[in-house]
Amino acid sequence: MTEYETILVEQRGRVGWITLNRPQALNALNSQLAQEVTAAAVAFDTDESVGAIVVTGSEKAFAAGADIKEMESMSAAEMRATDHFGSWSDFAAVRTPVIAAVSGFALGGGCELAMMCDIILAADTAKFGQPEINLGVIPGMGGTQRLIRAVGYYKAAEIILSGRIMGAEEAERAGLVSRVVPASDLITEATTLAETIASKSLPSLYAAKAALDAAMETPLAEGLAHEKQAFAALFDTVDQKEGMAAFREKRSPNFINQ
Ligand code: CO8
Repeated sequence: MTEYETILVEQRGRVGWITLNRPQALNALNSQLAQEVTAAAVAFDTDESVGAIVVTGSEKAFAAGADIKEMESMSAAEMRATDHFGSWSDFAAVRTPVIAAVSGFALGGGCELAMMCDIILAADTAKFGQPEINLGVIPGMGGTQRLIRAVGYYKAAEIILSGRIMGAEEAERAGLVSRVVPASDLITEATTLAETIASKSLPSLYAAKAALDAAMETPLAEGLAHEKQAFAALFDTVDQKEGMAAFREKRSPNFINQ
């Protein structure tokens, strides 16, 4: 496997794990880490032996934001020219379902990274926020767009305009987090969820994720048309025949990911 310096990468069964590992900076996302996370996610995405990816951090921090020290001296022209953090769009585009397992701080770019994932599982210690306004900037990795879609305009506006940080329970009530679990159970719960997802047929997982993405990006009629096509296309897969035969025969399906 490729050598990485800012992350730990491991495959356990059909689940690919990416652990952010810059403890000295609370996993702040610098450009090296952005490239490494994206490269690792894309490598898992092109490997048929991986059916789900988990991104996690440490107990204290999922990620405390983009690396402020790396950005501080940049000019607007430099920021535009280097497309600083541009590689995150490749991360957001992976076809494989991605779970963010969040403990501690998920602030700024950290919250935005979690929102690029499909499911956010939170430890009861998790803290979510977009504090960029305190630094004289605004969210730059999708926060203004994805937080609104997750929690609605008014809640997102309060969080982004004031920089207030939400606890895990509030984030769950708001719809940002799918489930809050005790911090000591976070990795076990993420493992169980990821293994459950990874046991399904890959073509249907890819189709489901693409349809969910379409719902975020298109008007209802277009999204429904996308779903109808994708649903029909799955009837040409071996796994659809197997899944339905297994139901009829009252047994578990043996998917071959075709
Ligand atoms: N960047 C760089 N270093 C950081 C960051 C960060 N975001 N967060 C923490 N660190 C470093 C600290 O500087 C410190 O290092 P050192 O020991 O060398 O001084 C170390 O991590 C530990 O941090 P603290 O001592 O501050 O730990 P505390 O427990 O006291 O506080 C906090 C934890 C509250 C999380 C605090 O560290 C903090 O407020 N961090 C910054 C949070 C923040 O503002 N995040 C938003 C950053 S901006 C952003 O994410 C924009 C995203 C879009 C970019 C897109 C570009 C195109």
